[in-house]
Amino acid sequence: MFLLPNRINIIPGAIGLISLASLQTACRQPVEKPNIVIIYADDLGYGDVSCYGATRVNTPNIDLLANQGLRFTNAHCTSSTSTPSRYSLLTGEYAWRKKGTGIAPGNAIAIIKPGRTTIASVMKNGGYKTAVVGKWHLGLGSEAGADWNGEIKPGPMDIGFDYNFLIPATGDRVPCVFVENRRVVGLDPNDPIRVSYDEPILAEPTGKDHPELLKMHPSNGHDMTIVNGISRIGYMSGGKSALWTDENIADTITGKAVKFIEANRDNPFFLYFSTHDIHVPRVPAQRFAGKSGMGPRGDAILEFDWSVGEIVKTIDRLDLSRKTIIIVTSDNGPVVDDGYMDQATELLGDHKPAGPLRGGKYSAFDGGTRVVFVVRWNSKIKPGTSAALISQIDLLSSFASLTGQKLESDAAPDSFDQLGALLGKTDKGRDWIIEHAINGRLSIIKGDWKLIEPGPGGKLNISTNTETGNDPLPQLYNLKSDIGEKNNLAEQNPSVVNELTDLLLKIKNDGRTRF
Ligand code: NG6
Ligand code: CA
Repeated sequence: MFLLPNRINIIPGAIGLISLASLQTACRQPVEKPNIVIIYADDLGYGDVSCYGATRVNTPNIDLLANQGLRFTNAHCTSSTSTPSRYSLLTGEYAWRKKGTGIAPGNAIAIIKPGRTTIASVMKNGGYKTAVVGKWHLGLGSEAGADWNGEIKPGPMDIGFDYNFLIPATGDRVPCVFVENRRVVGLDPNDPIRVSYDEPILAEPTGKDHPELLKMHPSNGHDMTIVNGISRIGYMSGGKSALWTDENIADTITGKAVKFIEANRDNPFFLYFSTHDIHVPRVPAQRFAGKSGMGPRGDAILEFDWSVGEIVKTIDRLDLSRKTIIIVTSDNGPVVDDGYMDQATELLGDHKPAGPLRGGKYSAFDGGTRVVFVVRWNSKIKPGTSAALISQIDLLSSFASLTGQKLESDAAPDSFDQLGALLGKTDKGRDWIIEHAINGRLSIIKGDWKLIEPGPGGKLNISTNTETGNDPLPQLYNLKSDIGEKNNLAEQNPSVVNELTDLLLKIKNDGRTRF
């Protein structure tokens, strides 16, 4: 029975109360539970895909998604490196508020502690099946370190993920094995794994001492244990039957993601699919090798685009496109030489990995944190482009709102409900956002202005050839007229500098921004 509001008053007593309750139920918006898939690239630049302007590399699958959905031009990750960006994406808290959230070594212990509210725990509470497949890079195990030969605990399953299939840290960090739920996949108990980030283990050859064993040589660091002819960061021994083959990583993890979608086609699911592409070492499958003409970095972009295509095709094949939100974005901006001699620099030509932006991975300039961001939800999101200022840190609150959940006051302290902007209902977005560079430097964007806080440090990261954004003086850019952050207008606009400096200080001191 559905009662019109003006009829309530004339129903007396208890019947009226019951009817009021049923009226409230009837009027409440039915909560939608679309599946949510976040496809999280690694180090993919704002200019690395064709729908954001790349011409030398073609990304038809991402482009198609952008045609069918919304392409954001002013979307941001929180940090210009992986661990802090992922920490913020999952917890809704700025990583710079929390010690121990810098780039994690492969033996880091679990950074997000069990019981913490995460985007996964929120979705799980909302009745979703949740999974993370791919790069983790947020530490595993307790104080004693992860037990690579036993149960690896705590991990994603203790912060809301029902299922996980992981690259524990990064492709260039040991251990080079997959972890499924709490165990290393394919481990022979007679060949236990040992991991060290302090000293070489036994007689395992290192890239430093045995460059003749390498198929890809380091240009910086990456000269420790050799796995598959590539020396990595960190030392490991054992686990030979469990070692991944770099050429198969994308096929393996994409296959696991597809399987998770297929298995959950009849119930709401949340999938955080975090690729190894296009991080170093760039060793895509044979079928992509040499295909971009830009060397392994370009080939890895093609492989990433292939992975996106596989996920989207699975969703469409299962007739889930009207029931599924798909997001494609990246953990930080691009880098060309990130420590291996893979011809990325030599074959770059006129390709601009960061597009019109300045800087890249590690940097305080927008190239570090303004990222590709495409959202598709067929029948719900009107295709187009959005200039709304959005941040990945808001996905947690936005999806809580989407699924009708109220967050505890101490959860996700910096995550705002930006569902309207995400779904293209408004192009207003946030009033301001914070960007975080590797050296801890913060920037704040508000309206057209961006302030990079002053501080020490060189202007160029020599090993990666990235402009850092460091300057002893405050930098103020008008991003609307100067997207490439070339003209520092701080001196001419002291009141804007002061206003943004004060706001940044308040955001730091308050310890949170969602009240
Ligand atoms: C750096 C590595 C780089 C990459 C980065 C983390 C060296 C010389 N450089 O320290 O190769 O692994 O850490 O990248 O070791 S991220 O995208 O996971 O943050
Ligand atoms: Ca990264």
